[in-house]
Amino acid sequence: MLRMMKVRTFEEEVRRLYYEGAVHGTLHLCVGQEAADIGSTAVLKKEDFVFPTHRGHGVCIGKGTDMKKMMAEILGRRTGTNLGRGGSMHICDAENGIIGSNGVVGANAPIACGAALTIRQKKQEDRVSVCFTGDGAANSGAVLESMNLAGLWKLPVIFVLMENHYAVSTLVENASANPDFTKRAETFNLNCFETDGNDILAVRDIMRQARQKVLEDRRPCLVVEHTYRISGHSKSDANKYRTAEEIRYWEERGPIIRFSEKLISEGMFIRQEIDEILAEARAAVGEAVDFALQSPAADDTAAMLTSSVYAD
Ligand SMILES: Cc1ncc(C[n+]2csc(CCOP(=O)(O)OP(=O)(O)O)c2C)c(N)n1
Ligand SMILES: [Mg+2]
Repeated sequence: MLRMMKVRTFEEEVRRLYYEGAVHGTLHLCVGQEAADIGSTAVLKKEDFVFPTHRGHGVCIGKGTDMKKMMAEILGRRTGTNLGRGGSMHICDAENGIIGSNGVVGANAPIACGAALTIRQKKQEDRVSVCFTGDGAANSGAVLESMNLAGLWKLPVIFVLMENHYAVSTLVENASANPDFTKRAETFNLNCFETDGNDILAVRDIMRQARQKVLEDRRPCLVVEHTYRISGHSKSDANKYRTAEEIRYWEERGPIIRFSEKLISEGMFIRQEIDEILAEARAAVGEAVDFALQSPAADDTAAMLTSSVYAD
């Protein structure tokens, strides 16, 4: 619960800072998808590779990236995960297995396969590579080719496909010939799991099974998680492709509300304890914002711009 609340609060603060003009570049929030992000990462080992998408803040927080460094990165500060040079869509944290978030839709899939190939060649028996992808990205050549390659070469990859109803403004049914993404598993020889992505415990359990299956079977998995993006697609979104009622419907069924109600109705927590968890999340995010705002801006001298650049 704490981690889901940290993600939600982090996103709310990033959005506020964006509208204050403190954030360079663009922004994709994952409000409503916290269970999918946190449940998917909760069972991963620190050394498992993870490849988030353009909407990757929640996955990075779930995998253990320091929110202070993330906030600094988003605000273009020298203390950020990428020294303030990557921004929201490119958060890297190799220590926690995040080789790179990726703003190019679908482009993380071949890289996730490459990491999985490394795992296999080094005979690392207890490590997987996790590629996050979306309903829109799932129709890109890069993702389809990667699923095929992973299935053919039996790579230790988990493709986590977050079906959040839309790719920008396009409804999944208007973009996919068959919106049942589980059908792809058989084609590409992937084991397959499917879950309600707004149920944190269900997501966590499915991911635990998927990870185990990859390690036991030595072949890839597809995990389809059904969720809903409550926030707009990007920094600005007039939401003309959906109604206010639809958004409200999903707000009421959002993962944080659902899990809070469950914990209270089952007598495990009282409302005040839930509020205390939220206060703890807010305090941690507040510290991240203070840290970022007090940090110096990214170094944009010529020497710095050409450092850390790898070309072969
Ligand atoms: C190769 C490429 N094409 C287009 C874009 C612009 N773009 C950014 S996000 C997005 C939609 C992705 O949809 P989906 O995979 O469902 O992920 P979601 O945004 O719903 O999380 C598009 C088309 C891009 N970043 N990269
Ligand atoms: Mg989508």
